[in-house]
Amino acid sequence: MEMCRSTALVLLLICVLGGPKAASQHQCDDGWISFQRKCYKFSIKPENFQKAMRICYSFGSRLLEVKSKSEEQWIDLHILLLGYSYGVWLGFSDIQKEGQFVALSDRKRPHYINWWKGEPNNVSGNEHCVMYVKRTGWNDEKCSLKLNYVCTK
Ligand SMILES: [Ca+2]
Ligand SMILES: [Ca+2]
Repeated sequence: MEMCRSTALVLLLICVLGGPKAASQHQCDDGWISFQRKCYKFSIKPENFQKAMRICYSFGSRLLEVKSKSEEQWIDLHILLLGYSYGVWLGFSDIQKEGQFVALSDRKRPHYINWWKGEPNNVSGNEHCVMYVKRTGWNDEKCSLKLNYVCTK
């Protein structure tokens, strides 16, 4: 009898301790992929910067703002797997002040940057949106260009 009671207690503890722990593990909605405590959704179609930004907002998310080399390498792998032709939009822009790139989320300069050689070069005075070029690094581009993009939340 005593044996049964203590076994039941152990089972109860496993349920109580195991339950919340399992529930608190990071999970993403269907169609989103988990990496380092964030969820990512990769676009099917390329869009211009503004539309990509709006689509991400409509999902309750935002355009990817890469924050580390490891995150960028993980993104790069997906770009290759998905066969994106050029790269993806990043949520940084210098539209408000030429040459001062800030994040869309907090309007602060990003801590992590990875400009490709010779970038940003503001070609024709008309490159105010940032993209990650696959296998290389960041480039300022025309915001009207249609590119693949990644939403995060
Ligand atoms: Ca610019
Ligand atoms: Ca450029």
